[in-house]
Amino acid sequence: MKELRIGMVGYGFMGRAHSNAYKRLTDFFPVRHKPVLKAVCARDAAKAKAFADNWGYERVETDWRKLVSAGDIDAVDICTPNDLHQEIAIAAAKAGKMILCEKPLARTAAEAEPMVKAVEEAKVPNMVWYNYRRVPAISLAKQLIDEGRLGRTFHFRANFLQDWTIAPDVPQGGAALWRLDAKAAGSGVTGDLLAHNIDTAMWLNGPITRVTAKTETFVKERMHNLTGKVEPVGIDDACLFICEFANGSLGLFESTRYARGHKALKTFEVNGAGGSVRFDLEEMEYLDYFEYKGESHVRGWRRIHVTNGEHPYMNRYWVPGLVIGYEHSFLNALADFVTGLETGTPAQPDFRNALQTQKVCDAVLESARTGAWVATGVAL
Ligand code: SOE
Repeated sequence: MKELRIGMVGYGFMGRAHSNAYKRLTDFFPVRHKPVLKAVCARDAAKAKAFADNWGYERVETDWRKLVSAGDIDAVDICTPNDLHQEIAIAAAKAGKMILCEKPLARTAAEAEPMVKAVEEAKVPNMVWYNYRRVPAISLAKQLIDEGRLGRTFHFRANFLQDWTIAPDVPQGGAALWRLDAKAAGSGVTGDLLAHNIDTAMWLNGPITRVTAKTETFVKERMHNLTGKVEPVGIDDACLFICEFANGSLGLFESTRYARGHKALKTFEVNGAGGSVRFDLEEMEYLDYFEYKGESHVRGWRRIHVTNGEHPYMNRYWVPGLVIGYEHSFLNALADFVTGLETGTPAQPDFRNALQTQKVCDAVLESARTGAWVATGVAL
């Protein structure tokens, strides 16, 4: 067994999701690399120490530059706010480290481009944690589409709805609320939530070529945690867009943090000539499948309980009928990354692939600004 020595930058919610994956990888997957939690890095030494003690990291760094150049680190995991992704990733690539970066890759495509160049020039393995691809039911949807069961597709519709920023007195900025600060996040729901849906959509249904969008910022000013002043809000609170795919199908996407009652309603449906699939994260162990075989008295949707050994990833876990959860999507992603190292076929999405999602996000935001249809320039 070879060691895969991990240095993680950041320690928030994603730091926990990734750390859990590193710890459990070799318990569940027959890979030849064992992650070793070497160091976690954060500016706040006390908080980083508490995180390190809890998850079992050997040491703490407070300067990411030191972590990225350390001789005992093989892979750098970037779990920081989005505005730090680029600098850390480029330095890590130059230091010859593998890189696993949280989504979205960067705040904009322009910011992401040099990151792609850096990892490709340094030839370092890289991946972006678009974890939902690795939910077994979504991977099964991919399998059904690749098997040609849906035939020609006509529609892709998806949403991602939350409700945690409705109160106007929620501040913006700082460690817990950087997602509300445009300088740190780049955008609001477009980069944070729709990026997931766009990644899944293009994985399942091919490139998105043109978009037209509408965004809204419902609360225009919020107290900024770093300055202590009330400042304009620069993020999109809600985003709706329609689009065209290269295969001729049409897309409809909605995301908001103002859908009272919804914490993470993440759904999608694909309709084709030969059938349809639909998924709902709140019932993530199911994939609904409609197989068209002509109209008859037994027509109907089938609910597949994605827990059999022949379903994606499920032979690594329990016995048929028993479910896995959100955290396993990260474990599955990590297993794909490490398998990629061992087989020489890199796991997706890598930085280049994730750049395409970034281009769609940029086009969506530009369209919302100008009111025009915008070409994405996606090349998959
Ligand atoms: C935001 O609330 C968030 O945590 C996103 O940042 C994650 O990417 C998403 O998976 C869940 O929601």
